[in-house]
Amino acid sequence: MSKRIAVVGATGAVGAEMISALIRRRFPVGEIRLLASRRSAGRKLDFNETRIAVEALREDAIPDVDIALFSAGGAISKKFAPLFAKKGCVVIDNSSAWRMDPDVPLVVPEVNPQDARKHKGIIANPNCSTIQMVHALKPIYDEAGIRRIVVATYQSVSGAGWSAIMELESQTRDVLDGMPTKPQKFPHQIAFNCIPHIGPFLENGYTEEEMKMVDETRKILGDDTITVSATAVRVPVVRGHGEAVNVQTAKKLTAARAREILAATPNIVVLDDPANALYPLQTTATDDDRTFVGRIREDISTECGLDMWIVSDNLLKGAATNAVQIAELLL
Ligand code: 25A
Ligand code: L14
Repeated sequence: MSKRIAVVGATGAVGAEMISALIRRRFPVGEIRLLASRRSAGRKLDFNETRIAVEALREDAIPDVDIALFSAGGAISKKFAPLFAKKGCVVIDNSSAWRMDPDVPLVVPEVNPQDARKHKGIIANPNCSTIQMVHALKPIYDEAGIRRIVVATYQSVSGAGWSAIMELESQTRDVLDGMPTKPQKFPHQIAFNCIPHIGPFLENGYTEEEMKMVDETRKILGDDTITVSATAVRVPVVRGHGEAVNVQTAKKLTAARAREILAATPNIVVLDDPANALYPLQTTATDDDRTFVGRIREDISTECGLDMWIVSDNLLKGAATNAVQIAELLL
């Protein structure tokens, strides 16, 4: 029952992890096509023991595949996902282009796998910060209901692609060498700094990245009564997003019970032993497919509140792993 697979954006930071995740998770790949922009055409990438040449993505040469994993930015997805879908392929798209389309399921396999079945050719992979948050909050939602979420993110630079990783590395060197920095990918110096600005600002004072967490959380949990307020911050870390999350539940939930239900959730790891300085770090989550939760405590300022710290690898559970898990649902 092997599938013909395409990875669109194969040379990107997420695309590379999509290829690795297919191999690591032993996805039954019959044939694989790797596509990117014309700049990368001809470059060879490894898939298991085979060297595969990257092909330029072209409207007049859409490959015949069963499943296409897209991570080449929103504009490419908007244009090409329907062309792939029209040929009978299922597109799993990592960009923001289709996420809020009512005809497109937005899926985190541990949270709403049933939605994947309703697809009409395109399934959207949520935003990285949203994925790890709803992954951890789903058992709490099921047990006690959720009224309101207040979250601050500590997001690594890799979400913005290879060039952003290079920018953090080269700026760090420049600062240590006493040289001036020239921000390109980010609005300010990211080395030795935190920037409360990810994506464009909107009319309401929030950024696009922050509003994705509001809208996508409601769509994935299927509950428009949940209110969310987010502050998204870029930190000088290469991989892994941290999130300080305050959640107001409908029913009182103790920290002990929250730890218990989180520990029983697939692909969640509870690391919560403050006496031994045990809590998740970005370095804990790097290269791991799972979502880590710690610092779980009852909010002293309100009756039904919990605070926690959630960390996951944004390129894996936040992007490539979640996309391959969706493909697994289609098998
Ligand atoms: O619009 P959005 O949704 O906001 O997304 C914007 C960008 O964010 C990233 C991703 O960047 C995306 O393009 N992104 C999106 N969602 C993400 C998520 N959830 C996310 N990141 C993390 N989490 P990216 O740089 O990772 O990937 C870009 C890929 O898209 C390909 N592409 C661009 N234009 C295209 C196109 N493909 C087809 N047609 C087009 N017109 C792009 O291919 C890349 O694969 P490329 O050919 O431009 O190659 C990328 C260049 O990258 C450099 N490079 C590759 N490997 C390395 C490297 N540099 C250093 N070290 C490496 N190991 C090469 O220079 C190559 O030219
Ligand atoms: O919407 O710049 O999936 O870190 C996630 C990473 C948008 C960009 C998304 C970043 C992207 C974001």
